[in-house]
Amino acid sequence: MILHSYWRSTTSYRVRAALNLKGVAYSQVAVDLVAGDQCRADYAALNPGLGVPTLVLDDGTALTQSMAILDYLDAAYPDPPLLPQDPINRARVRAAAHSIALDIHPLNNLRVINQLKSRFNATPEDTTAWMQHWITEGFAALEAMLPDNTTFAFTDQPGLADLCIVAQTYNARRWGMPLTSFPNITRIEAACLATPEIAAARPEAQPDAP
Ligand SMILES: N[C@@H](CCC(=O)N[C@@H](CS)C(=O)NCC(=O)O)C(=O)O
Repeated sequence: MILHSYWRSTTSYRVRAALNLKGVAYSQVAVDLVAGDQCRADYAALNPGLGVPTLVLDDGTALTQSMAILDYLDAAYPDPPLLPQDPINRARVRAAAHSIALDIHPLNNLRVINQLKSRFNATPEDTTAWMQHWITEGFAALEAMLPDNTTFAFTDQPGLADLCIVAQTYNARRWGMPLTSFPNITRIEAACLATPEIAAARPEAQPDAP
């Protein structure tokens, strides 16, 4: 398998961590988002959404959308599972994961920041305030959704919500956010980073990291 990804991308981070947890072998092709590689014709043919990641299977099938890729990996490589069996618990884990993937990430994507700068003349201070605002709102909701008596988000094993959380806390720290008011989120982040398969997916550990 080939994962087209970018070292600092949180959506790529989620998928790298799942591949590592499930012990799936893959190589990486770097898509340099700052250089605009995601808009090149050859990459657009793989991923019309012009974002990372894209997972290309051994038969050439290209999968896009990180949450759909995680669903695929969980179905094709069920051990260890990313979701619990119980329908209500599954819905809770998905709700926590979606609070990041669907509520926070789309507002904070590179293309959004680029529009704020080019169309509305946003300064670096404006873009930092924008990022911090949406992460703070999203984390406040997420924090209240999380139990305080588990090692990871809902159980003592890492799952779908944890992969989204550890990637989003990386991004929050990148934007200079203090996270002390989110004890559940930071507890889960620490548990994830103490898990070797997830630590190996960290941005700094990737071959395209500067
Ligand atoms: N919903 C998509 C979003 C993919 C996406 O946009 N990823 C970001 C990196 S985290 C990206 O490639 N951004 C490029 C851009 O906005 O130009 C997914 O989860 O895969």
